[in-house]
Amino acid sequence: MGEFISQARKLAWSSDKSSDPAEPPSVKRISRSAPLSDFIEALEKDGCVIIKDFTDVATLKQSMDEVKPWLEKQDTGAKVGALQGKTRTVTKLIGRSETVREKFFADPLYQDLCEHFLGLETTHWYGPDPLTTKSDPLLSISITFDIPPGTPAQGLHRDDKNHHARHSKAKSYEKGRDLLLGLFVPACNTMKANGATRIVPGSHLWGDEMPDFGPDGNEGVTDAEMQMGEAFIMLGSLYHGGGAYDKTLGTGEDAATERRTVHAMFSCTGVHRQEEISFLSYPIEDVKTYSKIVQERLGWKQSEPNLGWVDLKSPEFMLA
Ligand SMILES: O=C(O)CCC(=O)C(=O)O
Ligand SMILES: [Fe+2]
Repeated sequence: MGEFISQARKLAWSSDKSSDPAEPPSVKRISRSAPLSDFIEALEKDGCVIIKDFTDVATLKQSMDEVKPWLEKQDTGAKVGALQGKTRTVTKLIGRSETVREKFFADPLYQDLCEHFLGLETTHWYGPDPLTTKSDPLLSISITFDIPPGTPAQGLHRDDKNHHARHSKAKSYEKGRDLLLGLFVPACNTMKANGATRIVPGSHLWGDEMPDFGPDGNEGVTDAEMQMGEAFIMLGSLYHGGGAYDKTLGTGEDAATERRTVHAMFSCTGVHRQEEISFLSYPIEDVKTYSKIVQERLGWKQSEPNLGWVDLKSPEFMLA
């Protein structure tokens, strides 16, 4: 059924650098000039990593200029999922901020990591012939969180709950274990005091039993503190949650508008349902103006062999 398109593809591989198993999991800060394998190794071992020089202050400011009008339209915060009513959001973020779309989401390092962790390549049999087909990752959701002082901590959770993911306890990482890879780009310095994301390095290898964070709930929990320009990447199975932003720090230029603002993007595999329905969120006339990688990640390219078609064809032809 349908023409089979065979495509050469970079060979999928697992990191073979075995890190010291005695070293406890932590979140590593790595410069983007490091080899891709360093990021893969960190994600496999810790479930997360910080890119030290992901972007710069000027680009972050540009992104904020683009999202601010959308934030200002919202007077009350969203109350869905892990959001508790105070956090303002900018949904459909890929369409509303060109900077987020082309500079952050399309970032080659993030996309290479998505391809590594979420790209699928599977060999099946068609009669006596082995056929290998490929499915690229998709954008699952893009959203800005704008979190004011007075916001309590979220419960620690795994974002792949949305896909009903199940996990078996493992000693080491096996490729294909995860179906989501998240990218958090904070537009301000994030620290414990303004509710930096609480993360549990190593928890991506845990099973589905009730997690034990010790008597005070902090065992194994670290604050993903970041300076502007840094970005945090995590697997969908990592336990995490927004921290408590108890009170205004009063350190900003204008304490009255002080916020923790974070652009968040999640990619999923090409065979999972996207959190945000891309074809209803981003009009085709807009998509035509996006870069090719973004078009593909929004679903305007089929997943081989036979998913995501229009008239039995890969939908790129509709963007021509
Ligand atoms: O606020 C954060 O840093 C994380 C938000 C989050 O994990 C969520 O809303 O699912
Ligand atoms: Fe989350």
